[in-house]
Amino acid sequence: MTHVADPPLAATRPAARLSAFYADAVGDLEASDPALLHLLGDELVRQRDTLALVASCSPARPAALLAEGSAFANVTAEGYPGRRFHAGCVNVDKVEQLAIDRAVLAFGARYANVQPHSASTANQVVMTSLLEPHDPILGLDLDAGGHLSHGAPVNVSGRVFTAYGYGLGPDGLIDYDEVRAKARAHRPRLIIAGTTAYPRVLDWAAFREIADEVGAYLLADISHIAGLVVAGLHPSPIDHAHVVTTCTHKQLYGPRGGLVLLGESADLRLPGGRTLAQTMQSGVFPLMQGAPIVNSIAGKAYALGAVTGPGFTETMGRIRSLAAALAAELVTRGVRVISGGTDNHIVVADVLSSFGITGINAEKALEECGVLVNKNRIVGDAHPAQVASGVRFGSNGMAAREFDTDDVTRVADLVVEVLTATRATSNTTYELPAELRERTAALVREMCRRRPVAGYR
Ligand code: DSN
Repeated sequence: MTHVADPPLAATRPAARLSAFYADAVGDLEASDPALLHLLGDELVRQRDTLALVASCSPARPAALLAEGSAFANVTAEGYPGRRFHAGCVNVDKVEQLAIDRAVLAFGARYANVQPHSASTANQVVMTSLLEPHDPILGLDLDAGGHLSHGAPVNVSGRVFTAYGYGLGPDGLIDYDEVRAKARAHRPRLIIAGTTAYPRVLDWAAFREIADEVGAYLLADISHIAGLVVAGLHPSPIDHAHVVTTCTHKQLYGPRGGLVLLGESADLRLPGGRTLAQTMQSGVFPLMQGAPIVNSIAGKAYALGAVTGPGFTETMGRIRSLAAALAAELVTRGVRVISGGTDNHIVVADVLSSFGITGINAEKALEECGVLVNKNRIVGDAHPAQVASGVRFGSNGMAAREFDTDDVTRVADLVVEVLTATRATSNTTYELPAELRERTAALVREMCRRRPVAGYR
């Protein structure tokens, strides 16, 4: 029998080894689970052919997904680089350190923790590390565009802590005088600055001044605007807030996951003598999490490296200009846009007053035509969140497709045509002419295929 020796490991190029690994995996999936294989394929097609304007997502770079789907998933690695509770972490340590170094560089931070499973978990880390149960916290109301993890009653943050909320003024803007008044009234130990449906710039210095006045920590959750912050297109909170959290899958085009970042506050001594950095380090592990998702950290490392690579700043610029163009086009067509425009990737439109339909009906009618948005409450909304009077558009997906302003004009045209033709039969049901639905879906499909996201075929 002829024995063919394996090539020595070092002689096989990493790319060839990975290609063989993933090709075998696809073959295995095809043979062993065709149902799942089809779903994976169908999802690629769905994403290729629909226009995702959901502001809280973006198409991850395929290389980030590859890293996330890597053999790092097989490693249990409690602890931190150089201080693990398990063997087999030689490469894990290197990939986590790479992600940390890149996060520090990207955000101008002094400390980064790349292990949080999500930004919500990162927020729990901050609260649980710095506060005692029932301590007062103050964040933007969920209904005004805050986040579940900022003290919503249905979330652990609102159950464990005594949560108070600030809202938006009638103009749709944060009223810093109201934030100050609420802070004076409730004396929160933590103020949370961070939004999910807010189209304007956040004034970190104003938040910090209020926090200092009442003796609160300031947490900036920049999940929605992390890319703009990295690119210098939104002011950075890194040296204003005590702690900054973010996810990595919105404007960083990375895997789903979270980060905890510290700027000048990293060496701040807390009661008890530990620094804020030490407190966050033990707050992630072992206080909140066990073993990290190392494959996700590998994906984060990729995404965090890509922000200093070619094209990232241009993409962020495009995010802003496309959103501004969309807002302007909608306003020109008579749509009521909250705050009149946008400074970031978000455009919130009042579809109830503009088209006489609820947010849920607008969302569903647009989805039938291949345009994906989400219903969103607006200031003074009489409808609950599941119905809402507005929709939220986001430009992360259009920027990834390298849309230009002519494309945005077409998007505004078809959105307005569809919403004008949508006839409500109740707050949650509607009729849409079939001819319009089919024509628009075909137009959207053609537009999306003409401008695919790099790597998504
Ligand atoms: N916070 C939710 C959103 O903005 O849609 C999910 O990230």
